[in-house]
Amino acid sequence: MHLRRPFVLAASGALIAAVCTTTTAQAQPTTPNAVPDAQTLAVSAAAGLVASRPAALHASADDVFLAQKAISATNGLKYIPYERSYKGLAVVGGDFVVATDSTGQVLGTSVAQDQTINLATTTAKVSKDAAETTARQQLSAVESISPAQQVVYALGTPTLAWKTTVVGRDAEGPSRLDVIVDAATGKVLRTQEHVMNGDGTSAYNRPNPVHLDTTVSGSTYSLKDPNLTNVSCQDAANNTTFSGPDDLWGNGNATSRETGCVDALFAAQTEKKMLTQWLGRNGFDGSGGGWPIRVGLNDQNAYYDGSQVQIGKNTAGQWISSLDVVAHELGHGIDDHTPGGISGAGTQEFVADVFGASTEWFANEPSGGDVPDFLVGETINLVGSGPIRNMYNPSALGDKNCYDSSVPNGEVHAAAGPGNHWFYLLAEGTNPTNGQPTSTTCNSSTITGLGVQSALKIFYNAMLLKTSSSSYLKYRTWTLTAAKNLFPGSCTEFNTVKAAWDAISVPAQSADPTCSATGTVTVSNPGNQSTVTGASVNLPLSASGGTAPYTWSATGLPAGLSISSSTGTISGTATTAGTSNVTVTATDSAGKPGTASFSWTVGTTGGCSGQKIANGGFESGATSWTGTTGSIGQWGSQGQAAHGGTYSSWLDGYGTTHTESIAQSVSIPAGCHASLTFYLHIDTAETTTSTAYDKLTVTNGSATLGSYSNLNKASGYVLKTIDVSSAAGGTLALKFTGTEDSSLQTSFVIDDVAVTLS
Ligand SMILES: [Ca+2]
Ligand SMILES: [Ca+2]
Ligand SMILES: [Ca+2]
Ligand SMILES: [Zn+2]
Repeated sequence: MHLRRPFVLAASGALIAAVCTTTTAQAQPTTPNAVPDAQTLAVSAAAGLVASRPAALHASADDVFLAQKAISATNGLKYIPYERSYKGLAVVGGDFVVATDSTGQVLGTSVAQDQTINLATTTAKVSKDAAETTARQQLSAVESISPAQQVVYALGTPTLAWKTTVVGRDAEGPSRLDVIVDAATGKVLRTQEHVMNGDGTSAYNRPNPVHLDTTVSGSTYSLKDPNLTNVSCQDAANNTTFSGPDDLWGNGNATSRETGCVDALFAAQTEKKMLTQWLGRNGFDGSGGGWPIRVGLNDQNAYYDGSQVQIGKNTAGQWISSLDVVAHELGHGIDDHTPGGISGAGTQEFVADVFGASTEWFANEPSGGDVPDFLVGETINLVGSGPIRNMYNPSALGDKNCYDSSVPNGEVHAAAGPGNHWFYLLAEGTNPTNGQPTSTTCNSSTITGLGVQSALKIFYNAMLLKTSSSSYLKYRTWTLTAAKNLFPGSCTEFNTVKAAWDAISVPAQSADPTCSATGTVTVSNPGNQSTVTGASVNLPLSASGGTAPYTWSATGLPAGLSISSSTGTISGTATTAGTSNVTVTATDSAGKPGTASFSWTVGTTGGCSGQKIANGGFESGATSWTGTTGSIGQWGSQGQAAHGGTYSSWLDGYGTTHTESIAQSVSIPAGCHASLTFYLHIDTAETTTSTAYDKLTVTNGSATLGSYSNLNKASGYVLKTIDVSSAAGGTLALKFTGTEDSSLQTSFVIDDVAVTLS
C-alpha cells in the first residue's frame, strides 16, 4: 500500500475525522552525505585518547574503560560514550563522552568524575540485605527490588556503595527508583527516578485527517509504526495495539481511546521526523526504536517509565495526547537514551519541555490545529486554567524565571522554569519579530534569538556531552561547547548561548569554553560580471564564517555602482564603458575581513560568448555554489558516479521528507542568446508509473525552467538543454531544488552544469 490521498468520511451529517495513512515495507534510505569511515575514524580517535589516560579522565591504575555505541549527529559530529569500572566494580559517575569532528579529530571530553578513585577497601561494612531494606524504604509501596550490586559511587568523593532498583509507587504515582546506599555508613547517597510524570492537553492536530504510518499484515491494519522498532499505540486496558480491517482510525472525539492513539502516534511520528531532519538522530532511542504508547491511564497525568509512555485524561475524560505532551514524554526517553541518562538536579522537565515545544514548531500546524507556541499543554482542561507551563515567562504560572541555588532541589516541574526561559531566549530572544511574545531577562539584557532549529541542535548536542553529573551548571558548559562544535569559525551562536544563560542567572563555570572567531570570513565569489552601458545592476553578495553581522565595502566598482554597507548588494546604473577589477570586502563584527575579486566589463555589446557557470562540474567542491553544498562530493563509492571527473551534486535520496538545493547566479548581457545545459541522473525506489512524488525543479527566481521527478528515472545520465535567453540583460539566478516526500527515496544527481552564450 502506498496511499497519499486523505480519506474523509461524512456520516450522520457530521464530518468525522479519519486519517490518511501510508503503509509501507521497511524502506532502505540511502545517505548521500555520509562520510565514508567517519565512524571508524571517530571510534579509533576516541580509543587513542582514552588509552593515553589524559588527566581529565581522573583515571586510577585500577580503572578499566568500556566504549559504548557511538552516536552520530549533524555536521559530522560524533560522540563516543564510555563507562568505567574500578577493580571490577561498576563506577556510578565514572561515565564520560569523547566528541569528535567530521575528520575524526577529538574535539574534547565531557567527564562526570572530578576525583581519582583510591578506595582503601572493596569490602562492604553494610550488608546487602541492609542496603536493600534501606532502598525499600524510599517508596511507599514496593512491588519488586533488584538484587543490590556493589559499585563505586564517584560523584563527589569516590565511595564504596550498593546499588539497587525498586519498583512500586510513591506519593506522585508509579516509580522505578535507582537507590545508591553507602556501603560503609548505610546512608542513601543518591536516588534516580525513572518514571517521568507529565501532564497534557486534549488538543486535536490539524489539518484533519492527519497522516499516519501504519502496518498491514494480511488484511489487518494496525497502529504500529512500520519504520520504528517497538513504536505502536495501544489500549492501556490490555496493552493491545489498535487494529482493524481498514486503514482509517479515530472519530475526532478525544474521549475515544482510538482517537487518543491517532493523536499520540501522529505526535510520535512528527517528533521522529524532527529528530531525523533537524538532529540526525535515529529514532527515540538512537537505534531506530522507541516504546509503545498506551492510551487509557486512569489519571490526570502522562508518563514515561523506561519501557512505555502512558497517556491519561483530563477531568472531561479526554485523552491528553497532544503534540507537546507526547513529545515531552518521548523527550524523557531521548534524555534516558543519551549519555549519562535522565538529566538531574532540576533539569529533567526542562529537557522534556524543549522537545515538546520544538516538535510543535517542527509540525508548524495552521490555525485551528496545535499552532506552535512556547506554552506546555495550552489547551489542557485539567483544572480549567489553560497551560501548565510558560517558557517565555515561567512566573506567569508560578515557576521561577531566574536560576538560584534552590532550584536543583525544588519540585522537578517547577524547576523547569529557568531552563525553559533559557531555551526561549536562545530560540526567540527578548523581542521576537515573528509574533512570539517578548521575554524579560534577569539581568536586563536584550538577546537576538537563533531560531528553534539552531537552539534545539545546540541543546541536543549538549545532551550528547551529558554525563551522570548533569545540572543547570553543567548544561551551561555543555551548550557552550556544543555551539562551538557545531559552528566552528563563528561565535554568534556561542555568544547567544552565553547571553541566554547569563540572562537567567546561571553563573559562569570554570569549565566553560571561550570563543574567539578564529574562523575566516568567506565571501562567495559572484564570478566575472558583464553589463551593458546604461543598464541597471542589482547583485546581492553573501558571506559566511566569523561573527555576523558583516560590514561591506568595495574597491574598483564601475562608475555609477555602489555597494550597501549593511546588505552587501551592489546596485546602480553602469554609466561608463570599460573593464574594472573589483574587490569586495565583508568585515565581521570582530573586525576580521574576507574578500572576493572579479572583473566587471561595461560595454555596448556585453560580449555574447563563453560559458558563465563557475565550477559547473563540481570538481572544486562547493566553490561558487550556495545552498545544500553538502550535496556536492565524490559519491562514486556510494553508487553515484559523476558524469565528468569525480564530483557531482547528489540532491535527496533519503526516503524521508527532505528538500535540498544548490544555486549559482550569473549575469547574462543584454541581447545575448543563452543556453543552460546539465547532465541529470535520477534513480528511485518509487514504483509508480503515474505519480510524481519526488521532484526536481530548475528555477530562475520565481520562474520554473524545468521540472523532473521519480517518473523520469533512468540508469545513466541524460543531457538537459534549456533556453535561458529570457534572462539576458539581467541575472540568471539558477537554482536546482530537490523535494522528497515521506517515503521511498529518489536521488537527483547533477553534473557538468553550463550556461553558454552566443
Ligand atoms: Ca504547546
Ligand atoms: Ca563532475
Ligand atoms: Ca518518495
Ligand atoms: Zn515530564
